[in-house]
Amino acid sequence: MSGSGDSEYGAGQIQVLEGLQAVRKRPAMYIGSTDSRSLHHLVYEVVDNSIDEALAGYCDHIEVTVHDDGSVSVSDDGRGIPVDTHEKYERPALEVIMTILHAGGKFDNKSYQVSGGLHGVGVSVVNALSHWLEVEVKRDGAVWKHRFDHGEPEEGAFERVRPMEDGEKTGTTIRFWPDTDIFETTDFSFDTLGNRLRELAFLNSGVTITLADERDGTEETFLYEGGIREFVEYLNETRTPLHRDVVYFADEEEAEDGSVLVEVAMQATDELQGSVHAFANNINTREGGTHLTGFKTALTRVVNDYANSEGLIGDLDGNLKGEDVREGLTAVISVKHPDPQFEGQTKTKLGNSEVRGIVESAVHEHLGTYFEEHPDVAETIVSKAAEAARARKAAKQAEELTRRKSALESTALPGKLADCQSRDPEDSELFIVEGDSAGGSAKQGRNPEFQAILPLGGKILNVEKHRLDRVLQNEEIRNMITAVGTSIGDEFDIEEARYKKVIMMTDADVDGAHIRTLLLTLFYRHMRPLVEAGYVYAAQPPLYRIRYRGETYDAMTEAERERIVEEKCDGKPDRVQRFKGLGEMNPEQLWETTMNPENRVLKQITIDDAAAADRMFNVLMGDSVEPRKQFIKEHAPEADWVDI
Ligand code: 0RA
Repeated sequence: MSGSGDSEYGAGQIQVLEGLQAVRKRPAMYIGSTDSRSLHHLVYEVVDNSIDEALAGYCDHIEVTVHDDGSVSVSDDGRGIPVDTHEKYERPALEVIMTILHAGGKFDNKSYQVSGGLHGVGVSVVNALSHWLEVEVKRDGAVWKHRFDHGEPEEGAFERVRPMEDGEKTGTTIRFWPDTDIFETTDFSFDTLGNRLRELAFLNSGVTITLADERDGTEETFLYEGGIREFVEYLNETRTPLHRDVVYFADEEEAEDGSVLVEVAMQATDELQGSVHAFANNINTREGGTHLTGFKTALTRVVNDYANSEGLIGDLDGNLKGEDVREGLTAVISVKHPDPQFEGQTKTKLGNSEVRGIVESAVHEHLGTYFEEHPDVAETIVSKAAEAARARKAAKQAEELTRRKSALESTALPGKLADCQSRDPEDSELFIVEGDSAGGSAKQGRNPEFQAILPLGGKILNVEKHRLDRVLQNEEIRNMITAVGTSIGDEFDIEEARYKKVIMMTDADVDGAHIRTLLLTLFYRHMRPLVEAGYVYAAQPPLYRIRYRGETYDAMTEAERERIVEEKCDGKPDRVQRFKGLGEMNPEQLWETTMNPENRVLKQITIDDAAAADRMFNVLMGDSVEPRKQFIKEHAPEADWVDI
């Protein structure tokens, strides 16, 4: 290789070092942060390159392995990263791709690149953020190797190992050990990786993706010949579909930069909540965008056209709204675009304006035809939407009733609320407390200057299906809405929030889990901006109090108790007290462990993963009793599950 023995740095080499140093100095600029999420994004970044090979038609197997030593390897049977000498840099192309920011794409005019808002930064960033990275390439008749140290090529490490054997397949294996000095954690989660790889396998039908964990021998293979059709079936596993077959169609449309691929899969269920997931170039566009808008517009029109032409909604004077049509609908929209533009706060909103019309006309044409050919499915979808429209009208009336009532009692905060003295939402906190007795302790234990208490008596509502009108008939719920001050639904106004911390304080048992679920469901569905603003929290009361030689330790979990007993008490604590519920703590203890800002642990509730949240609510609120029982059994003991 020309130049590979150079000991002096050329201009190209200096550019490499500067680029890598910039990444190592400010990793967050390139990957968002250095937390567990970003750690996992390193893997996705590498996998995306293999998926690009698959989309280009050269690869159908991808293997991801978490190794014993904490490194991860990603192996594919694509064409292999080019190894010939790069003219400009006079280095092997492989080395250039691994060390120059954003070099990957410049080598190949790929039809679709998975260059998303979240990642798409290039494998060189993964390299820069790894203690070491090794690449093995099989192409041009030989097996090649290269190795990097903190992003920099190791001297003399690029080598041609051996010729390829007869029948041996081309491909690339990249193995890296993330830099433990950069990442807050370098512990890979099988489930986190598995969820994303499963999603990728749904979105790219026919690609086999294996995930193996050498740490405990677990292995899972994802292969979905049915693509997003199977994705919809998976999402509906805990729901009751209203028709057997998933509606599916695909279309390819020419745009300025090349061809845009559109795929839609959908199936109606008897749920109240719709579940529409939109992807662009395999990225979950949680903030929506032009593809979602195009889908919604065309769907509403096609359903209305069919309903009207068949005379199915005569009683409803007027049309079905989009929200009616989407009630209980599970849908996956996937577009692949040669030059996707990602916008929005989290860069998960598709911006390309032409996509709207492309998706709209594809859905109009294909769904229209599908309805003509499957009148039974069309009628099922229309009657579900009509039922939703009727319920929406009833709910509107109930909401108005609640509003009028609260207007009448405008000065009247709920009698059960022990409000705080502060009128500044910034430092005011509302504790929503499970049970009247714990509520009493909380009232005595609190700091009344800034802490308000609202007890929720006993069972408020069963965790099961309730439309908004039913939920609002519940007095405890109405009290809570009045206390928070923002109202709900269309009337919601974050400026009216009376507290910037709304803290759910419930027992760490199954009943507590039920109540948290109900509250979270209410927040999620009807007061979502409150969650998005970060105003909602879960208190974390300790499970155990341990005393040893005059010291007191609180443990939040079983594991923590064991650790404290071992590490702090020499294995012989003087006393271990188990708090079965909040009601067992006296006001002093409740203040000290759970309410005092100095000591307490609050968990901020985020809507991080809409799909996961949706699944959780569906399991908890759905028809299938077994998955629900199982879920509560698994998740009730730890307060962690509220982190949707
Ligand atoms: C640049 C150009 C070509 C392929 C790749 C990169 C490539 C990168 C990765 C990363 C992981 N697996 C990969 N597989 C391929 C095209 C090479 C050609 O034209 O033959």
